[in-house]
Amino acid sequence: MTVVPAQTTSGLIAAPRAATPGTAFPAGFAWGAATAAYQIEGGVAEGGRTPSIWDVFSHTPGKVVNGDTGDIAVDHFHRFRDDVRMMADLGLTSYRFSLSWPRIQPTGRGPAVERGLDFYRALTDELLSHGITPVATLYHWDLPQHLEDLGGWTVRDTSYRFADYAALAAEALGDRIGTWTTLNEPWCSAFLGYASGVHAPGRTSPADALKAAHHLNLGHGLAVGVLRSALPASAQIAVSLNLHQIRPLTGDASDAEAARRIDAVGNRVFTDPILRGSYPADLLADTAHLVDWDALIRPEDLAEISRPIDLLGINYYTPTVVSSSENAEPAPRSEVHGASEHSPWPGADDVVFHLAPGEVTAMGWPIDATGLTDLLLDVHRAHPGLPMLVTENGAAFDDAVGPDGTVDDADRVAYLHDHIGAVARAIEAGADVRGYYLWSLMDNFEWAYGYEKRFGAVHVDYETLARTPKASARWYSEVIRRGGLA
Ligand code: IFM
Repeated sequence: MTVVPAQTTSGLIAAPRAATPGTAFPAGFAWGAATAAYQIEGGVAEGGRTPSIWDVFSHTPGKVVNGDTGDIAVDHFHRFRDDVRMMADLGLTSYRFSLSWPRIQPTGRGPAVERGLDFYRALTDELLSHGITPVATLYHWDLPQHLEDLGGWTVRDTSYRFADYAALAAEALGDRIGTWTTLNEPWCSAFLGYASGVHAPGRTSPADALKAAHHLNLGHGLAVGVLRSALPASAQIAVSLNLHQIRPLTGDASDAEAARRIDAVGNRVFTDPILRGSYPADLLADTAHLVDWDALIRPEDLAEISRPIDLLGINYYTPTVVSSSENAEPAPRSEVHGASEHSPWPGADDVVFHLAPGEVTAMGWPIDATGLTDLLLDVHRAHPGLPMLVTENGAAFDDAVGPDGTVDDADRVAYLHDHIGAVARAIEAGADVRGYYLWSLMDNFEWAYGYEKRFGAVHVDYETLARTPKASARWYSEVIRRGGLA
């Protein structure tokens, strides 16, 4: 059997081919790492960029640990050539990054700013010249503040503004980027941003969160439509969802009911309209007292939202264990969804969250790789034939720089080993998984946790901004070189 090098070609994620010998992973499997614009770029006032909701939120006292902001982040805006060289040295075959909406279209309407587009042209040219397939996410949470001032995702117009921005990006970059994802983790945008308020814009209204969820869905669908028109027919279009792998605490019917409600407002609020063309009846019933869905959803919306996609991006970190309010002691809320008195679960805010047993990461998130296999197989069974990418997976640990300057992050190596193994098991059981993107390429601004939590395979010294690959980066390079686990 001929083994095709583990390298994507033509800027696209490859369809499955024969497995690389000794591994479950198909040749052409995308081995990547992921980042997001606000978390790494810095350069927030350069080239005409204006503030996003995260600039405003992070500059609001008390919102982010230590008052950290993304003003400089890890200065990728100026260091991207070195960063791409580092990716090439690591052997990455693909890189997932996000485009900054306020860098491309500062007020969220009107023409694109060429200086913003030039940055992404240069970045993607650099990637392509090193044989690294770019995967661009249009929206990783940095809504132009100007649009938030007009109502943000709670108003329908923002969906149309998003589609216009998608068209500008696709027209300018479609010759270089073959694989696009519309939204990253719309659950976080809607429910952490508008219900619990631990993310920008920091609002705490359950009704606003549900409206935001619908307008994010609509924005996704409208963007798929314009991307299809603007991009070559070969383009691959996806959305990245942080689907919750939900486990009831006990076999009680009341815990099964808790799991159903969290599945409705945590998963099916996105997967059903996007992949089935309807909202789940149980979600609409659970939240009918909060929002007038009939007024919110216009007759044409579901056809837009359910435009076919080519790949589903799945982000997984930890399982979600739930019970009814009658069962057992809850985990402290801060360890599950950040410190807020406001629930991010409209219509299910009496459900109790628990920590799965075992070791936890520096985020306090239990480590359980079986959740990733289960999640991929659940999606495979629910939506047969839908190709998937693991668009994020990784862990924060309190990495220490040794006296010799190296970072021996054995706990991250173990985490990645188990989770890449979990992907292999899903593939062996029939799931069509075409790529794995480690979160994150390098340490960066971890939203409300600022720079305190390190997810990177590459260490960043925040004084000097020097990058040093950790042991996990070197280990991942070997995985890529072999095309799978040993
Ligand atoms: O850093 C985030 C990323 O931006 C979205 N997914 C989860 C990561 C870790 O919290």
